[in-house]
Amino acid sequence: MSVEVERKFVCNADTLKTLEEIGVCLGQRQFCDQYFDTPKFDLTLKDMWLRKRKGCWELKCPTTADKAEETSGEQSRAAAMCSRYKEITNLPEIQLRVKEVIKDVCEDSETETSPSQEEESWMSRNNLVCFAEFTTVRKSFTLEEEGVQVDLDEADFGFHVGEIEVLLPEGGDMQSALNKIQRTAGKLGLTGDKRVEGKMHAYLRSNCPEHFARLLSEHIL
Ligand code: TPP
Repeated sequence: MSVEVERKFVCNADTLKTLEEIGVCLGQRQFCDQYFDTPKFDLTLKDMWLRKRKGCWELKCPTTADKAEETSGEQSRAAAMCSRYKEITNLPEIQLRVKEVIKDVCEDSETETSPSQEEESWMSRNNLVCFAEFTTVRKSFTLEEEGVQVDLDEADFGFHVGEIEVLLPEGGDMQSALNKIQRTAGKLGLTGDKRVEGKMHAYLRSNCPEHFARLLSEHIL
């Protein structure tokens, strides 16, 4: 399991030019994300994000942020610009985490044969339905001296966002990851001190007003 530490930013022509000068382009790829939850939003109301990307399941869930890592006002402001989520990609582990939140409605059937049937059955037992589906074109760069990746995303519903990210192994050095992200933001000339909304935030606001309102009222978004 790893922890993704990430700062989103608005990418303008100047940021892109700087990134092309100081970063190394890793190429461009396209992927479709499908996000799943129950009709009562059991997962997302716990800030748990279950998705399928390129045929693989991923679950992002909150980490327990260690406030002791943030020693100065400046550091805590920089940390507040970043999100941190555990990323789980192992399906049995994902199923365990989901089970902690949603009680299986019925027992496993013994007639299942293929892994895809087992996945279908798991989703229907847990009442998991797709609530968001969109395609993203992502151009990635690395700033090698910082060991960070910068992604420029363009989603098919007309939304752009940049992301500076560091993947930490479990128990890795969070403060050093936050520092790398802060130095990268400085190099890119990012000045804003407000959190920038992500693709899902924009998607839900336009496409799922009821879901969006629930998450806002519970301070998840
Ligand atoms: N990012 C911010 C800035 N605030 C949040 N509350 C979230 C993320 C929570 N969240 C909403 S959708 C989602 C998460 C973790 C899953 C998609 O994550 P994201 O990093 O936006 O997408 P990716 O870069 O993996 O495509």
